[in-house]
Amino acid sequence: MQTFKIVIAGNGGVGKSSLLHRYVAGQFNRSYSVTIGADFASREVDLGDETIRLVIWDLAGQRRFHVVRDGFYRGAKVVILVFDITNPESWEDLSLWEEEISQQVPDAQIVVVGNKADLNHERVIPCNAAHRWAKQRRYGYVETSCATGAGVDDLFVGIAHLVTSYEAPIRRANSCSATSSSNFLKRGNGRCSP
Ligand SMILES: Nc1nc2c(ncn2[C@@H]2O[C@H](COP(=O)(O)OP(=O)(O)O)[C@@H](O)[C@H]2O)c(=O)[nH]1
Ligand SMILES: [Mg+2]
Repeated sequence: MQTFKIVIAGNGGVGKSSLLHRYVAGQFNRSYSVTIGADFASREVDLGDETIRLVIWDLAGQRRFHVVRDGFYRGAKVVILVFDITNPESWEDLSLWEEEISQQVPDAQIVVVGNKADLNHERVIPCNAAHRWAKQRRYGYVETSCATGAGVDDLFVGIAHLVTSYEAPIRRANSCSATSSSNFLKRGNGRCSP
């Protein structure tokens, strides 16, 4: 079975561990425990004509830029760059993460994720602004909620299609309109309502 390494990056508290846990175990935990070092888990994805395995790594964001995270990014095909739609700092720091990713794994595709979409009443980053930012860089953009699960499976299925695609990588994001297609990331259709 083909195996692909996926890395989840972003500031502490944005929901990286929750995203991993929600996808792999189908659960959500409201209590906050800081990830020490790095954690990983894997899940098979059935794409119809083939089944692949995603091995998903979750980084301790708090250590950002302070340690050489040797080996963490190595071999990653996709980096999921997460921010919290209610947290402006996590949004502002995306460019720093982008810099680190482009140094460590320049060939990886980046998918930007606006998490905590269930907290829409506390939103400070408009979906369109996030989408525009991603589009300019040819990254996919989706919004997720680890609390409700909205958008989470679609994100990883989209990534599975992205890594198995024989087409040239397209990292273009188009609009904020929702799409039900499983390869929405490949086509570059971002999503604003999970
Ligand atoms: N309301 C809401 N809370 C979330 C969501 N995702 C994560 N959280 C909470 O945010 C906090 C930080 O999550 P965590 O996964 O540990 O973040 P990490 O530091 O990026 O790994 C925890 O209290 C989570 O329960 C979400 O989608 N919605
Ligand atoms: Mg964590």
